[in-house]
Formats: sequence, structure tokens, C-alpha cells
Amino acid sequence: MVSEERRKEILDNLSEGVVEYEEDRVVEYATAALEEGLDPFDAIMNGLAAGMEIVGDLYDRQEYFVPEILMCADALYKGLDILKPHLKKDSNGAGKPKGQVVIGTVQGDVHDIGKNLIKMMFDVGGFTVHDLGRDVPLEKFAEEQLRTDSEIVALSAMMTTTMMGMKKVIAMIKEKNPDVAIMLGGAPVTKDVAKLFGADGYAESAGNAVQEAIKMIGQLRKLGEEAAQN
Ligand code: B12
Repeated sequence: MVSEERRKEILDNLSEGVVEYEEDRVVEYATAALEEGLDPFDAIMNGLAAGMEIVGDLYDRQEYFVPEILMCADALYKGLDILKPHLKKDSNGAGKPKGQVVIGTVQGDVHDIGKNLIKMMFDVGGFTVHDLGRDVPLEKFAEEQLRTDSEIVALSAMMTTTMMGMKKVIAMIKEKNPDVAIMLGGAPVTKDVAKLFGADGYAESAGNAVQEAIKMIGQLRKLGEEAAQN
């Protein structure tokens, strides 16, 4: 078991490694995290992702620009490559998947770091994930949901402009299949926006996305059962 002091040291180095785009440092501390028994989830969320949040602030303050951001993202992914395979998979029963999710960043939007973290959470949460990537044509979400018969569609948008596309996707999907649970996320999206657009769920961060998704499916099933009884 790693001491609290050492845990902090590893997390700080992972975070700073991302901020300073020092890939070697990230690799060193991600490896140390595994070797010393630090929970890989802790290392990802409170190390790598925490560093990316600082990068976001630096960008907002115009201290970092696009080239730096991309190098920081590379460092983050180097760490993820090491830590992700060691995340504990949570599946119910005999490895039966919990459900299926279609995920992607909406048309016009190339931001996919947050989306990839959410994808990872669904994956370790025991879901089968169909990742459409980024800048996904809006109609593709409805097509993929029908093709895979997924219970959940998770949409990400990082810009106020592209966020508007989410409303169209929700309308398209609900028209074809009202029982699908649609979940929104991304920096400009709030709980109110999600409600206004007609989504079934929203999560602010990767930490609570899967729990929210499970709650959302439960609510939809209950509504379905009530409708069947009436
Ligand atoms: C990294 C970044 C980029 C990178 C993207 C690299 C990549 N592969 O993703 C690059 C450099 C390419 C880029 C480009 C641009 N960017 Co940019 N970018 C950012 C930045 C700095 C950080 C975003 C990030 O990765 N954060 C870290 C991750 C971990 O957090 P996150 O994405 O928020 O995700 C978390 C939650 O939101 C949530 N979540 C996310 N998705 C989902 C989905 C679901 C279903 C759920 C439940 C939850 C969820 O969970 C995640 C994990 O906890 C932000 C600034 C900021 N402060 O956010 C600007 C920002 C998003 N970019 C912005 C802009 C304007 C642009 C450009 C137009 C810039 C330009 N002039 O060229 C282009 C857009 C290109 C395009 N068409 O998309 C603006 C958007 C403004 C707005 N409100 O509309 C921001 C806010 C910066 C700013 N303040 O101006 N960008």
C-alpha cells in the first residue's frame, strides 16, 4: 500500500508531467503508480486528468496555445496507455455486459479528450462501447444506435456552437426510438441545457458519468413498465 505522501508525489508528478508536456516523466510516474500499488483510477483522474484541467485554465488565460495543448494531450495519452489496461473491470454476473453505449463528439467539434475519458469509464463499468470518434455527423448517432440496438447514446460537445447539434441528435433518435437514454456532457453543457434539449441525463465529469447512466436506464425502464401497465 502506498503512503499518502508518496501518493501525492506520484499524482503531482503525473499532473505536472501533463502540464509541462514531459512524456518521459508521465511514463515514469504511471509505471511507478502501478508498481507501488496506487489505484490506476486515482492516478488517471487525480493525476493525468487533473493536469489537463490546469492546461485548460492556461489556455483560457492565453498562456498556452494550440501546439502546447496538443503536446499536453500526447503526454496524457502516454500515461493512459500504461494505466488503462490495469483498471478494474466491473461486470455483473459471468462477465455479462451491463449494456451498450454509442458515444461521440458532435459534428464540427474535434475536442475528444473528455469524451475518451467518459468512454473509458463506460468500458471499465462493464458496458460495450461503440465509439464514433469526434466531429461525428449528427445523423450518424441515430444510425449507429439503430444498428447496435444500444440502450444509451452519450454525446460530447465542448463549444457553445456545436452544443446546439445535440438538440437535433436527440430529436432524431427519440423520433425513431423513444426508449433510448440520451446523456450529454462537455464544458458548455449544464443540467438545465440537458433538460431543455430533452436529454435523459447529464454528468459533469467522468467520475459520476456511469452512475448517472445506470440511474437513467433504471428510470426509463420504470417508465416503460408503467406505460405497459396502463
Ligand atoms: C484541448 C483543447 C483543444 C484541443 C483539442 C484536442 C483534443 N483532441 O481534444 C485543440 C487544440 C485541437 C482545440 C481546438 C479548438 N478549440 Co479548444 N480547447 C481545449 C481546452 C484547452 C481543454 C479541453 C479539454 O480537453 N479539457 C480536459 C478534459 C478532461 O475535460 P473536458 O473536455 O471538459 O471533459 C470532461 C467533462 O466536460 C465531461 N464530459 C465531456 N464530454 C462528455 C460527454 C458525456 C456524455 C458526459 C457524461 C460527460 C462529458 O467529462 C470529462 C472528464 O471529466 C478547452 C479549454 C477548457 N478550459 O476546457 C478549449 C476550448 C474547449 N476550445 C475552444 C475553442 C474555441 C477551440 C477552437 C475553435 C480554437 C481555434 N480558434 O482554433 C478549436 C476548435 C476546433 C473544432 N472545430 O473543434 C473554446 C470553446 C469556447 C466555446 N465555449 O465555444 C474553449 C472552451 C477555450 C476557450 N475558453 O476559448 N482545443
